[in-house]
Amino acid sequence: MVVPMRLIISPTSPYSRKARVLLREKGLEAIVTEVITNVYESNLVTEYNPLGRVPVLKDQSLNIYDSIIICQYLNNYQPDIKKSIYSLSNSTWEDQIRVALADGIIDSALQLVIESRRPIEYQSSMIIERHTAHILRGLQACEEQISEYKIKFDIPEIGLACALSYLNFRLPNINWGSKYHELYEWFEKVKQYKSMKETEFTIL
Ligand SMILES: N[C@@H](CCC(=O)N[C@@H](CS)C(=O)NCC(=O)O)C(=O)O
Repeated sequence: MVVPMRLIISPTSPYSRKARVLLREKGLEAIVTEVITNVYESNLVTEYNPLGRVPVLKDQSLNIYDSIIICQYLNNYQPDIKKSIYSLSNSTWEDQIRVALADGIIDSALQLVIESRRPIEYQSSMIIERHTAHILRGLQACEEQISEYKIKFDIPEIGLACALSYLNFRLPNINWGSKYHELYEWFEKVKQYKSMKETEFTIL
């Protein structure tokens, strides 16, 4: 029997978006209901994730976090959770490194967003410079292996697509598209996918 799952998300969270895009790519929309929450105003997330972060996937007795684990779980979804296998070994090391690369870009982007929300006199130029440099080096690494991203649209590629769209959404001044032309061309294509269009970042 198929038991519905709940995916607790924020519509502006790039980590949530990874899971949202993946579940659409896997055709799991009928089984997974998205529940929008505000992590700063609601206790819903802490009920399921002690770390208080979205996304969280609730499937029967399992509360699953973080986004990398949720994506792996959805990728290998079986209606009977006892048959659901732990599956990191199904992907290549290169793929797993690309997953970490995209997440690292998102991590640094989020740090810049958080820093930008502090009063200007408290903002640290050291933090801003370091994370900007991390993002640019990360994007350069993606650009150099762009041929790998063109093969499929799975967890590593979804991670990159969410990272790039988050940069456009929150940090347009980075203007990455003018520096990384291959990435820009790739993103122009994948951003048209239904799964990406349906999950555009939205400020409620
Ligand atoms: N590594 C985690 C990061 C999740 C994360 O940081 N989510 C942010 C939203 S983008 C969050 O919930 N922040 C709330 C907080 O840190 O209090 C993942 O991949 O799921």
